[in-house]
Amino acid sequence: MAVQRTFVMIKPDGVRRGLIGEIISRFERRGMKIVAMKMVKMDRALAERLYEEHKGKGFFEELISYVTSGPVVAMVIEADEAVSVVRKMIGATDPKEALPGTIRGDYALSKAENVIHASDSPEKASREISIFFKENEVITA
Ligand code: 3AN
Repeated sequence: MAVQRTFVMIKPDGVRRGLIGEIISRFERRGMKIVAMKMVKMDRALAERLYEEHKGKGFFEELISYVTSGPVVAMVIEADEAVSVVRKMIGATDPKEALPGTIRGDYALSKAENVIHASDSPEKASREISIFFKENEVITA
């Protein structure tokens, strides 16, 4: 048993399509705790910080303009093994490979606009949480 925190972000297409409630419900029904949440319209600098590792890749510009195209819902989810369990719940990066029952497998088809982001390691989770939330914005008790 290791309680972890992970960073989850409903991307602009998820927000535009009215999927916020549906997505949050899945984490709640799974028994996970939402310990921070906010709606943000990212600017370019923030988006570049979040996706630093993809700088220089062919899809980088497309990725930055997409994630800054509308508001996102950023949250911190706390649960036993949250990082790997949430990654399983969101499904493969390419939604065409994502299994039915996963968020991408149920709501997305495009690799560029794939509805949701979640940290892929505990280290990334800490980094991504600190990009969006101050320490006192995350519930601790
Ligand atoms: P994940 O979001 O599953 O962690 P990453 O970190 O490899 O996947 O990619 C980050 C984001 O970059 C993806 N969610 C997707 O929006 C975009 N992306 C990744 N690969 C491609 C690609 N080949 N073409 C277009 N967009 C991509």
